[in-house]
Amino acid sequence: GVSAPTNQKVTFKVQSPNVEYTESQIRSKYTYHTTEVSKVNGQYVAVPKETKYDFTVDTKVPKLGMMLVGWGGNNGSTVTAGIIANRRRLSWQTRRGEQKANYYGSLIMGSTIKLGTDAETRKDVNIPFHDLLPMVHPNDIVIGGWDISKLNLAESMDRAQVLEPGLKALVAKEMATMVPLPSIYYPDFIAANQEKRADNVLEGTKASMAHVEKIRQDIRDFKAANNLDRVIVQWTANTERFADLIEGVNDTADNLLKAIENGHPFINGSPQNTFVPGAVELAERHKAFVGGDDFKSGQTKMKSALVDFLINAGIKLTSVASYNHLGNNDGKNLSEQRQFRSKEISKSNVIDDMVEANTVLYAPGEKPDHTVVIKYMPAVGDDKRALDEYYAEIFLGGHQTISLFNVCEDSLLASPLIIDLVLITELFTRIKWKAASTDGAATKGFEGFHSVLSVLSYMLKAPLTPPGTPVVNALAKQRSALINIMRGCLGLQPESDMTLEHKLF
Ligand code: NAI
Ligand code: DG6
Repeated sequence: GVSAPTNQKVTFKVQSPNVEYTESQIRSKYTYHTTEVSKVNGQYVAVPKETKYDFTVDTKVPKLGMMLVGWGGNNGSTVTAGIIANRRRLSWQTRRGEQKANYYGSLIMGSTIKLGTDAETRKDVNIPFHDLLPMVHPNDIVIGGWDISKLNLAESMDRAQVLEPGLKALVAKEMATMVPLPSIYYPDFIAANQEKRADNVLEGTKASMAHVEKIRQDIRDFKAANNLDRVIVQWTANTERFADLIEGVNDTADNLLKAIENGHPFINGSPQNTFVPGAVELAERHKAFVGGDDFKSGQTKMKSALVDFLINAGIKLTSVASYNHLGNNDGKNLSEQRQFRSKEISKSNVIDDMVEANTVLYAPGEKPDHTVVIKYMPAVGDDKRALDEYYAEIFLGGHQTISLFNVCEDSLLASPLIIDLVLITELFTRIKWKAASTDGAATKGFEGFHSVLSVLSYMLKAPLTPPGTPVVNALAKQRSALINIMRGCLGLQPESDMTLEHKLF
């Protein structure tokens, strides 16, 4: 029967024989259409396929905690102040007049999705993304975390030099009560220029099970103290150097645990390749979710939209030169080669899938030249400058050059992504699926999504996908995947943009 869930605001309801609302769940039946392609006698044969899925979404939204590694950094202090400002509906004076708290830059809180077409006017009906399925509101997130620096969050916010004085004055008292937990500090992983900051650290500079246990206990304590149903941990600490992938050390879950027990130094907690095969296996074993690496906030987000546009327009991109200079602590840390190298990698791989897909423009293995430069320039603080030149070949040997100059407060772009990552991850812990038919082989019961939660890709420069599955960097595709999976959970077809209703009458 169709009855609205009791514990969640419902702004719309799906009326369909394939969708049922119970006291605690939305249950849907969804037919997923794909096209299977084989090569027969040198020719592709495309066969339409369908798989029937059952989805359930638990509608009870949990009390959620977010623990940030690097809580006292620019992102950590900015996202904390931002959530407090929204929770308390604050407004403050700036030189441009009154500014109200908002969640601009958050996909979930700031954007809308097309639900369908109005029955009478035939116009699009758009709803806030946040209303598509029951989701935690960021104002309700309880925040905690660790930092190797012992400054409280009010002091960290001052150090970051990101927010307006009017806002800082309003949130400082509350933030002064927030003090990061001491953290693990293995100096070899971050730049030597960070050493002075490290005055809030656990004893020991080598991996140990005692460190693992302490962090686990911190999470348990935070959960209990705040009466939370669930905690999500997110790394927003300094960029670390890449971890070496070493057979017998971090290649499997058991080896990784053994390596920690033996005090092996090759374990990385970085936003780059933290998710070594052993860590992914461990997540799968515990049915925990892990996301990819490095917030995709400005230059790279633009790149993953612009390159998709150029190549899909049939324009042959031949080079991308990306320069950055910035003056915040992130920039200082990245001024060391090994930390820069991690960032260079996550910023450089973002166009590969778009290039490989276009076999008309590019021969196998052919790629545009692509360079990434980052310079530390203290004077510009958090107002990062990103300069990009896109050079492309057009009709009959002509050329097109696009030059971009992007100036922004880096942490004000990154902070909403921290919120989106948490909201989406939490939602996906409440979604279960069952394949009613996969060409004969149905799954026995309901399962969760794969531990490597690739729907987080939109927010990440280096998305992680389940082993052996393709990585998608194109921004529009990443957004569609997320929206359409959520629509599937409501028994709704993907928004195809065909709009035949406006074309065939
Ligand atoms: P930040 O340098 O201001 O903050 C990092 C914080 O992590 C510092 O407070 C530092 O003391 C702490 N830290 C370092 N090692 C730690 C450890 N082992 N345990 C706990 N805390 C530790 O940097 P910011 O700007 O907040 O950026 C954070 C991360 O996000 C960096 O890796 C950066 O590259 C990445 N990022 C930042 C963006 C931005 O716009 N700010 C955008 C995209 C990515
Ligand atoms: C310089 O590029 C510093 C980096 O930390 C970036 O600011 C950050 O990763 C954001 O990068 P992007 O490419 O998403 O703007």
